[in-house]
Amino acid sequence: MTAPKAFYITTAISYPNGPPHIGHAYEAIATDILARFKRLDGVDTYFLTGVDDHGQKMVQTAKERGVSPQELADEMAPLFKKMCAVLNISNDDFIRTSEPRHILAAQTLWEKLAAKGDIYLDKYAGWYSVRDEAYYGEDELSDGDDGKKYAPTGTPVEWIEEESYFFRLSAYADRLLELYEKHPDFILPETRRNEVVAFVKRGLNDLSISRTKIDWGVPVPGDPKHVMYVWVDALTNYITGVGYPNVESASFKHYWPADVHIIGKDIVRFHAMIWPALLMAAEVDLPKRIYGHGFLFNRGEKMSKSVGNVIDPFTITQTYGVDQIRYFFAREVPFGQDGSYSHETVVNRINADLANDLGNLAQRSLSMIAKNLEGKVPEPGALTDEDKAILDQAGAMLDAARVHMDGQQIHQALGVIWDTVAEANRYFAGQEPWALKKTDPARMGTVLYVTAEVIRRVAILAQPVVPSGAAKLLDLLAVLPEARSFASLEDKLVPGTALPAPSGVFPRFVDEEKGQA
Ligand code: ME8
Repeated sequence: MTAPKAFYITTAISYPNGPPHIGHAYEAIATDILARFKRLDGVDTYFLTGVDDHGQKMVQTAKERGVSPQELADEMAPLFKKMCAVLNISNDDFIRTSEPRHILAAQTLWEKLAAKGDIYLDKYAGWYSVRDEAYYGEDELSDGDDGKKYAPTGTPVEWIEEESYFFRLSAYADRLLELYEKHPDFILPETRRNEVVAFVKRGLNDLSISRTKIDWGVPVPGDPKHVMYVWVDALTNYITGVGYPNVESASFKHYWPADVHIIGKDIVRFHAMIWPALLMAAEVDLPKRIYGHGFLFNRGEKMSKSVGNVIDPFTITQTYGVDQIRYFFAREVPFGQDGSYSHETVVNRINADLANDLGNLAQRSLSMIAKNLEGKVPEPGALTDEDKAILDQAGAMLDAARVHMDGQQIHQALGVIWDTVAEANRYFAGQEPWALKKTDPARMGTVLYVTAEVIRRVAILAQPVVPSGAAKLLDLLAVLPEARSFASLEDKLVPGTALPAPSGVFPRFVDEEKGQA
């Protein structure tokens, strides 16, 4: 089997109509772990994230705040970039849909669809609030005492009809069903796939793709009183990011089609139906996978600004630490399912898995090397069955983690690594190297060697999830920067190598109020 030439992964582009929330952070972290894993596995990886500057939500919030949509986007987009920096996200690019490169891409795509005969002019009708410059669904409205209908924002709505361009989505239903049939893992997890298949089987309506009542968006080529409406604009970001419309560019040829679009479950349908249909119409290759992750809740409750239970990614990383939050989300929430966030569960993960199991094992074994073996990697003697068993387990981690990561089962890949950590703790406790110090110092050296070697392999594989802590562990083991990729799992610690003085890597979280964890 030859290695894939490249790996292209994206997040959704977030609406910058407010600061980033924990859902945005969650998606960025998960995608980053997948991207870092591929890079460390020697695959040329490209990771795109960004913001969706256009759309009705932006117009509405800007109006409420008395600024223009562009001003709102310009104020918030840097916070999304900052979130990426703070969370140690390794994105290669950050796209904004109001950038000229994207406007060109979206307009070119539109022209391709129009040339194909897949765009036509008709009328769109709906409940519209002039004050909000927004349409609302019937189910969002309430009846006023005055007989009028009102939007959730309290503004009156009226039934209006406007001219709109439509995309012939209905014509693609059969080809979409064929796609889902031929590529059963195009949409994952499977529950999401089943929902989409059932939806498309019921038949598709054509899609309204322009507005004249809103003037914030990409102008429709040849008819600038229309702007593109939502999905044609937003979805196109994924090809803009690798150079579309220049399909001959090195980056487009190298990275497109995307290997996986990581998105939340609420927008799976758009990605799994509209996006491939648009690409089929434009004769562009289809992405290989759409993965819909679950939603995060605060103690099981939906987060909302009005309830006041929205969790700020900047605050929680300050409170608990960046690696800690990354680890918590990746390990605690089975990827694809909904997850819940609470102080207790975060602290438990930090203290049990990071501080105790991994941090303590490293601290105890490396301190013994520092104290008893002049801080040098010991020379191992003959290996016992126990030594071989734990080394074998550590040696088998990569293959298992790869399978899980290729299916975006991040929590399972981490499960494989932390199972080894748990086993290494049992090994260390069972071998009692502290007792061997007097009775059999050579055997103590072997046990410490084996433990340190297992920690080396764990740290290399833990880099995608806890990049800072793993780097620190590898520093403590004097592993050179060029010997930290997955290919270097084949190496071994070299006896006699001088190690730096050990220091703690994953501190325990101590509750200030209680004075204890
Ligand atoms: O939907 N938990 O933007 P967005 C987990 N601009 N994920 C969540 C979440 C939560 N509580 N809330 C939102 C948009 N998300 C469009 C996307 S893509 C071409 C256009 C996820 O800011 C959500 O599912 O509302 C989506 O994947 C991402 O955050 C951005 O959401």
